[in-house]
Amino acid sequence: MIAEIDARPFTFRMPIDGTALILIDMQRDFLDPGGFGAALGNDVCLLRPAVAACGRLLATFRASGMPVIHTREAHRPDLSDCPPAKRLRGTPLLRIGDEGPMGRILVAGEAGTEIVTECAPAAGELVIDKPGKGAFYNTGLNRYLGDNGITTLVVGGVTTEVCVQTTLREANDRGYDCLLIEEATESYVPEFKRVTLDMIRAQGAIVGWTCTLSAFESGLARCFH
Ligand code: C5J
Repeated sequence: MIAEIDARPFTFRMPIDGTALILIDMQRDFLDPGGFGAALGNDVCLLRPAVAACGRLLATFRASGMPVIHTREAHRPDLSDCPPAKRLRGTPLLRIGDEGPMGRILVAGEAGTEIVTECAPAAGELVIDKPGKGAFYNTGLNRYLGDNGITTLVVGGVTTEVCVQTTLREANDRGYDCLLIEEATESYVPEFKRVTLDMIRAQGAIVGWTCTLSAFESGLARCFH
């Protein structure tokens, strides 16, 4: 079965059996005060609208029995997977590995790397800790997708122009078709979100497609009824 989604720049044909939802880094370090996003000087409230939209996407995928993948940007406690160039860049209030109000910044197992309650993984859903911005770098994601016959990714998460865009580009280069749900992603800089969506779907979907949440839900419903 193929769902036809009213997307930009043109209809996205989504094979029901070969599609997974991937939610990027919906973790407290980016969405709550006191985490990595705030330490970089950002207003974390700007990302909040993505939480409800990602929650709706999760409910839709779970109801359809389609696979769901969650990622977290999280380093090993000894930071052996965090290059100094990443840790030492800029002048944040707290660096990766420093102790903050939600535990050590971007370190696996700390409160800051927990996915927010509204998007919490359900039993059986894959959760990937990734050391980079992209979800394919130094993770088992590509193998998991290949082993499970997944050719198509529906994408949400934060932030649009960093980890979401990097993951879309990595996926595109590996031959996956990607559809980014517009309300399910946000940036600390709204202008960056707008231009990232434009870049993704420019030149005949050079990186992928985007669509609204309601267009996605209607396209899927048409396919099932
Ligand atoms: C950032 C992310 N912005 N998840 N990470 O450092 O987008």
